[in-house]
Amino acid sequence: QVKVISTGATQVTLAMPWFPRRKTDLDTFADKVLEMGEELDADHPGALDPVYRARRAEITRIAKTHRHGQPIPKVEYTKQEIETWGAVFRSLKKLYSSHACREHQLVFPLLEKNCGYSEDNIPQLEEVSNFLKDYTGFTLRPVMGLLTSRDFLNGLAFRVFHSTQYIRHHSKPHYTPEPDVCHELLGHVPLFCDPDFADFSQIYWFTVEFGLCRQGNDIRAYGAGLLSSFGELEYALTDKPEKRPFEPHKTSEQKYIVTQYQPIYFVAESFKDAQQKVRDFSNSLERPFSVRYNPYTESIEVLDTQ
Ligand code: TIH
Ligand code: FE2
Repeated sequence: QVKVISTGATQVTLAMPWFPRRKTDLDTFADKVLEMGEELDADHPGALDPVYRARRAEITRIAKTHRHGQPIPKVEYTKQEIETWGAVFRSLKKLYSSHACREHQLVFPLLEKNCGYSEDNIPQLEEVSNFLKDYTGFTLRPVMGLLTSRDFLNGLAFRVFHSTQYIRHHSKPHYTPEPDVCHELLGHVPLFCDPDFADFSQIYWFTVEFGLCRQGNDIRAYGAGLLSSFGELEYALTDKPEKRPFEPHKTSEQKYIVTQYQPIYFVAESFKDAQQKVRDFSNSLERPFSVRYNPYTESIEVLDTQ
């Protein structure tokens, strides 16, 4: 038996780090973003291109001023941006049938049919967000760049996925060291359509971003960082990287690098199995209280579990 000791509408008196309690609290993340160069290597292909940086700043202004409840403004993408998207889209589409997990393959045609996914069009976040909302209750929110892990995961508690709107530098379509619109739309969105997957977003890096899973006799990719990078997607299924079984207590301690192909991947037996392992792991963590999402009020309740 648990007792609700505080709801989103009331003040918390327990000593605990701040976390968002209501969906509107996510508005405070709007300009709290890690700068390019801060956590990313200076070898980012766009770092030295002033035209790219200016365009990026123009697009991220949308995220900076966006507030909960408003529609996400459309971006008029340039010819060059659409060409970059086209190159990524074409190359990845060829790889998906042999490299992507079945859940990704299943939903992809629906996105082509309903959300404007095609070689010559960059889908708009607003349209995709509305589609996801109907599908699994996820919504997208524009973001200026990398959030801290804490802020990003806090968004997921509300089934809000923070998405960038700008695109990778045109000189390196096969891989980018930071999230971009290709990564969000081709890597993340299809998996957020899968109800099991949508419920499962905890040990983030080695699952949602770079996870592999067994399917029949094959190993396939379900991590969005792979599903959006045709360079790394090919590499991940070769013998070059190490592959270890997905075990949360080990996976959660594994250090990783954000700006290069991963040297190690963790292979899940299935989404269900991975989800159960994450649940058990999360229940084993000690904490002074637990929390529950109340979908009716879209707020986080703190539960007394003593
Ligand atoms: N490397 C990915 C790509 O090229 O699409 C983008 C990123 C995923 C995770 C971190 S950066
Ligand atoms: Fe991502």
